[in-house]
Formats: sequence, structure tokens, C-alpha cells
Amino acid sequence: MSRYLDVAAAQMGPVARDEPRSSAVRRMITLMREARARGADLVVYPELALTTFFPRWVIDDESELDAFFETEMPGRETAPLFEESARLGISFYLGYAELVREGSEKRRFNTSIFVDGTGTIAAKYRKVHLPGHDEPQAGRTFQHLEKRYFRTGDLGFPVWHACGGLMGMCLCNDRRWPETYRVMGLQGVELIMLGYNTPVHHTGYEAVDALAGFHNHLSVQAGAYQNATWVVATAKGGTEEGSEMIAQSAIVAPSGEIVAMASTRGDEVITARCDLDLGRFYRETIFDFERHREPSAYGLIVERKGARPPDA
Ligand code: CDT
Repeated sequence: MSRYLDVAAAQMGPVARDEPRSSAVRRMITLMREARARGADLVVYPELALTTFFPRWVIDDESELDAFFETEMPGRETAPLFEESARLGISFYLGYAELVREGSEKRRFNTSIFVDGTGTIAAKYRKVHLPGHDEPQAGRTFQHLEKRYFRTGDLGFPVWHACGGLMGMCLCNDRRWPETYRVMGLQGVELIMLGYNTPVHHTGYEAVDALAGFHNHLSVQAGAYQNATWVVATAKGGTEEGSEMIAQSAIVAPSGEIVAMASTRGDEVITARCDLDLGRFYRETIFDFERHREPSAYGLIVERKGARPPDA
């Protein structure tokens, strides 16, 4: 049996610091139209797609920082994306910075939403694995201050029925953690949407940075295979405000194979016809969790944050 879903990854090139939302949204609508023209029913955009990747800078002025965040979704500038999605009947995943005001308190999250083909928000996710630091690091041309600007996501890794399958979401650094896929895999996820911004020089070690592209695909391909799921991974790539970011957007099958991959570092649509039943083969054979996982034999799991193995 086959259950096909035509999907697109809408990779974006750099978004400049002074590029207005309206311009980013226009670019996204162009990509959405191309995705639809190529038969896609779902289009996946990058993480923090509406603005430049601002965690690369120390921003002490609160109103300057707030300007990168959305307080409503859709808002005035993002509404055209929702309208176009409804007009075309195409679903989309969007990553953005979310600001929640509760009384005098502000809570900030690195968020993604899934919007169905009627232009309605059907699911929300808040990034769990926040990389980088909360204080600027000396000697770095670009910081990575996600821990400073965002709270840890508080919505877990939910899966839900949409587009004829069981869908899930995550954001960027989440893709490097097996827990991300496994938590959704244990819920039977069939397709994971993932947006990312990955600076080439993010570790400070030349030899490791040289593997940035390899580690990107390694993480996504392993996660897809070991959890029998499709993954649509979409980058914001190119040189953004002087920071070089990997592109390599890819659509990965439950076999772990890349079935489509971007060939540029700019705005580009890639598509694939995903058979959502393909994961079933893996789930019923080598990754039949019920038959083959042995949680009771895994020994003590230390869940305490900061726990270290005892000294030898
Ligand atoms: N956006 C994001 O999560 N980027 C990280 C790279 C930076 S780690 C300091 C990633 O895992 O791709």
C-alpha cells in the first residue's frame, strides 16, 4: 500500500538585518507558489525564517531585541503568507521568534508552527535544545546566544494527524539529539518538519567546522532511519551579515537516504513524493519497537541535568 504526500523544502538565502518582514514574506510566497506549481501539498520553511539570525549578536536594547519577535501569528506582515496558503490549499511549517507577554513578564521562544491548507494554525512547537551560550564569548566574531534570548520549549515533541499522516516538528539543534526523533518515533511519527540556521564556523575548531555539512546530514539521516520516518530539513543558507551558513536542505526517507537536496545556498525549492507507508516496513521489521526495544535492560538512566559519570 502507498500513501503519497508531495512535500517541498523552501530553502532561503540570507535575510539581511534591515530586510523588512514584508520582503521576507514576499520571498516565501514566491517559494510557496513554486512548491505548489510543482505539486507540493506541504512546504517547509527554515528556522527564524522571517528575520536575520539575530542570536549572532549581543543585543542589550530590549526594544531592538523585541523587534525580531512576533507577538501575534498571523500578524499584519505575516498574514499574506496565511492567505496564500489558503488560496493555494497548501500547508506550511514556519519557524519564527515568539514573544509572549504575561502581565509585565516577557517569555521568548524559538518556535515553529504548522499551518494547514485552510490557513489555520494546527500545531505549535517550541525549540527544546537551545545551543550556544547566555553570555558573549570572548574572541568570537559571531556569538551564538540562543540561551540568552530564548527559554527552553515547554510543549514537548507532540505528533498529530495532518496531510494524511502523523506529523511532528523540531528546530535546528534538536536534529543532533537522538531524543528528538525517538520521542516522536515512539509516538509513531511518519514525517518530521525541521528548519535550521547553521553557521559554518560554530564550534571554534577548524577541523570540526570542516565537517559541518557531514554532521548535518549524518544527524538527519540517522534520525530518520532509526525512527522510520521522513524528515524534511530546510536551511537558511548563504552568507548572512558576514556569517557563512550551511545550506544543504534535504528530504530524507525512512531508509535514511537523501531523496532530494538543494544545490544552491539561496532561495530554492526542492520537492519529493513521500510514501508515508514506507516507514511501516522499518517499523514492522528491524525497528519494531515493541518487539526489539529493551528499555528495562538499558540500566540506570541519569536524567539529572549536569550529571556526570563518577571519576574513574
Ligand atoms: N540554530 C541552531 O540551532 N544552530 C546550531 C549551530 C550552532 S551550535 C552553537 C545547530 O545545531 O545547527
